Amino acid sequence: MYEPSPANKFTFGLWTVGNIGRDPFGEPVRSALSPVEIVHLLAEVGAWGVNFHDNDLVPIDATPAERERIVRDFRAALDATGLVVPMATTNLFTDPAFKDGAFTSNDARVRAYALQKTMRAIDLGVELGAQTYVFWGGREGVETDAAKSPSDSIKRFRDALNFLADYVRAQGYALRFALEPKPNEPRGDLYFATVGAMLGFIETLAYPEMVGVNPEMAHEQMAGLNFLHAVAQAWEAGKLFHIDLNDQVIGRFDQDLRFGSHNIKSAFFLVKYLEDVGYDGSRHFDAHAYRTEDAEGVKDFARGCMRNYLILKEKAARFNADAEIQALLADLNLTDSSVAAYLGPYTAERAAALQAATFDRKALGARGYGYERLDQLTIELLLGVR
Ligand code: GLT
Ligand code: MN
Ligand code: MN
Repeated sequence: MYEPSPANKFTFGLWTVGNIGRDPFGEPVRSALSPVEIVHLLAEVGAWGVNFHDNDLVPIDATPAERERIVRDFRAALDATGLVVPMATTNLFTDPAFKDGAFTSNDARVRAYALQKTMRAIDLGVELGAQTYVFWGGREGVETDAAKSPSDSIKRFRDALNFLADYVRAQGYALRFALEPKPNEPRGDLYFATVGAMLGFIETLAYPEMVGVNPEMAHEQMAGLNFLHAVAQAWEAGKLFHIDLNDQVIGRFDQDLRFGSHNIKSAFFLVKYLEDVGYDGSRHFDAHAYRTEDAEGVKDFARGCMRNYLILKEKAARFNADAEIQALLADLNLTDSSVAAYLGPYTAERAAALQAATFDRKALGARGYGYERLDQLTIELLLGVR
C-alpha cells in the first residue's frame, strides 16, 4: 500500500541522494556517487524520475567529448531502469564567478556568462526529456543593499528570463519555466523571497503563460509562512508547474529534511490538497539524508520521503471518508435563503438589498465553529487512533 509506483510521479535530484554531507563546519562524510549510480539507486528505491543541474551531470570543465560520453552513459542508465527526466535546472551558485549573483550580478560579464551557461543547460535538459526548467536564484541577492538597487536586480532578472524564454521559443522547445523562491541562504537576503513575490513578478514577464513557480516547502517555512497557502495561491493561478517537498524546523538553518519528518500536520494538509485538487506534476523531493548517514541511510532517507507521502495520502483519503469529520465540515458552511439576495457578483439591486439589511451581529458573534473538535479528530486520525 505504501510502495511507490510510477503513477505517484516521485522524483529526486541528482544532488539530493547524491549529497555528500558537506556543511559549513565539516568535510564530506559520504563518497560521491556517479550520475549512473544515482539513477540505479533511485530505481532500486522506487522513484519515477531524476532531475539535475547541468553540473550534477556534466562537470563545469568537461570537454565536448566528455559531455558526449557522460550523456550517453546517463541515457543508457535511464533506458535500463525506465527512469525519466521531467525537470532540469542550471547551477548558477557554486562557482565563484557567481558570488555576486548570476542574472543579477553587478558584473555584466557574469550576467552574459550566466545566460550562455543556462542556454547550454537548457539544451542538455531538453536533450534528456525535461519539460520543466527550474530557476532557483541561490546567489541572486545581497549581504548589503549598498551594493545594488533591488529594482535594478528585478529588471536584470526579468531581462534574463525574457531572453531565455525567447531562446526556448526560437528552438521550438516545449519547455516551461518554474521559478523557485527562497528568503535567504546562501545570500543574506535573496530577491523574490516568497511564492507570492514570484507570482507577482511573473505577470511582468514577456511570456507569463510560459512561467510558473516551483514552491519549496522548507523555503516558505524558513520565512515563517504557511506553505499550503502559498501552494494554493499558485495552484489557483494556474502556476503550480512543479513542487519541492521536504521539511524544515522554523528558525533553523536551511535543513532540507526528509519529507514528513518534522511538520507532520502541515505535510498532511499539503498532500491532501495536492491529491484533492488533482495536481498532476512531479512530486519532487528536494532534500537530503542526515549527515550521520552512510549509503544505506541515504536509501532509508529516500524511501522515507516517498513512504511518508503515501501514508499521508492514505490519511487524506480517510479524512475525506470519515463520516464524523465530513458531517462537521458540512455543518460549517452555514447558509440560508435569507443571504441569497446579498451574496454574488455586484449588482445595484444587491448593493441596495445589503444597504437595507439588518444583521443580528450578536448572534453572529456568539456562534461556535467547532474547530477544536474538527482539529482533534484530524490529529487522532494522524496519530493512528482513528
Ligand atoms: C539547491 C537548492 C534547492 C533548489 C535546487 C535547484 S538546488 O539544492 O537548495 O532548493 O531547488 O537549483
Ligand atoms: Mn532547500
Ligand atoms: Mn528546492
